[in-house]
Amino acid sequence: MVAKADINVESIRKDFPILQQEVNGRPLVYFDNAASSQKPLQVVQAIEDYYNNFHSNVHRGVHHLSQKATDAYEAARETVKDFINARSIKEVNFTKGTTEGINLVAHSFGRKFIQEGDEIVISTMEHHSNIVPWQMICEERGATLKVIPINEHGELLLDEFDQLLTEKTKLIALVYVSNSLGTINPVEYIIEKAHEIGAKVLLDAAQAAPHQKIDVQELDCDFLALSAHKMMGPTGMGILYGKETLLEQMLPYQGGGEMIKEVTFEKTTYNELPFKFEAGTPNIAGGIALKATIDYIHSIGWDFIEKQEADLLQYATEQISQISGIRIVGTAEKKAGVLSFLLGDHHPYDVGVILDQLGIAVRTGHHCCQPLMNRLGIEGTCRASFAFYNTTEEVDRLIEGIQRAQKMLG
Ligand code: 7TS
Repeated sequence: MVAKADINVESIRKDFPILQQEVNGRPLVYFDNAASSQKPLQVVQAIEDYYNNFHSNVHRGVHHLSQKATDAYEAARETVKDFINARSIKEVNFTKGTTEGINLVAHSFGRKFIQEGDEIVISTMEHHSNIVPWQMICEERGATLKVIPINEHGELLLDEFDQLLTEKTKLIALVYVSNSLGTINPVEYIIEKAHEIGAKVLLDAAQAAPHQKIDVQELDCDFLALSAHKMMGPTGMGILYGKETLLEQMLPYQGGGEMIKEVTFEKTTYNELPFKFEAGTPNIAGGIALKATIDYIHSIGWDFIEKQEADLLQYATEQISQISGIRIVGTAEKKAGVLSFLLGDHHPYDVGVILDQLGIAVRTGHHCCQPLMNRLGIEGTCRASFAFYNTTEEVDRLIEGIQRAQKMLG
């Protein structure tokens, strides 16, 4: 492993063989990191090592392989606990991703704590996975969904947020970093205000976790959901953090093996946290790979990650602003490495296809934020999203690509 002082993009890119390929005859430029980021060798090797050498089901076996798999899987939970600074492993629930974490809270918290007439608050810039589960539970419980509005830059209107809070507000579910706009929301303010009136806060940290250190105790959020695959880790693996006192009171999300203490046909008692929320055989390889992911992030260091991504965003924003007819969508003061844009009146899809022909991967469309696009009066955007393995030379390729698209589309 490279010593921290020697960390640079060239050395990091050697850990990502997938980046060293050509697409349509050009070196790949991968700017679709907000959808899913690439995996370093260390993570892939952890999966291979597990399946080749000690695969077995966890928590159930007395035999050697099962114990080894269980130890590795539970070591991952310890690593995650430290990574987000949870108080105990009881607060670390493994899920298949952010979507499942939010659904778990909607279902289990919602059924326990949301009554008819209660209110749940979300924001205009939520991903569908932080809208639909709340609509479903509101419908079921007879509760109301309220939405924090935004300004033209893609920032929350905090005065209006203050007005939305009432004694009926039970939960605020908010995206920490917007996947479409890049906005970093003032979650500390939201959490403080929510707690003043006794409401709980869930943070959707899908886009925050890859880019910055998360400290759940410092944030004092009540729940936080994230996906491993957006932070260089495996797909099908995520974390739901919840405060122990709340998780203890909540009902299980799914029933089955693993989540029980004792079952009779008359009555079932539930397992302790965190197993209460983990029915069935889990994603063992995913857990083990997540530990390797976090170890990898620490080997690079947050200082490098944050600086590299901030530099890329700044450079890309400066360069793209010089192209005539470009509209940047999402110009918040505090932004993460997401650059959404429109090129004149051209459909984002057409621009995306031309960029792909030039070997540049961006995402086009509504990015699972249709209500946000409606608010902005657009159908969608082209979105370049950066990771710490990206380079300014790749940004130059994007800029050239957009200029080429402009010529081709007229
Ligand atoms: N929340 C946010 C803010 C997201 O960006 C995404 C995925 C999710 C939740 C859902 O995560 P999952 O891992 O459970 O699917 N966002 C995107 C995106 O921007 N493009 O593709 C997926």
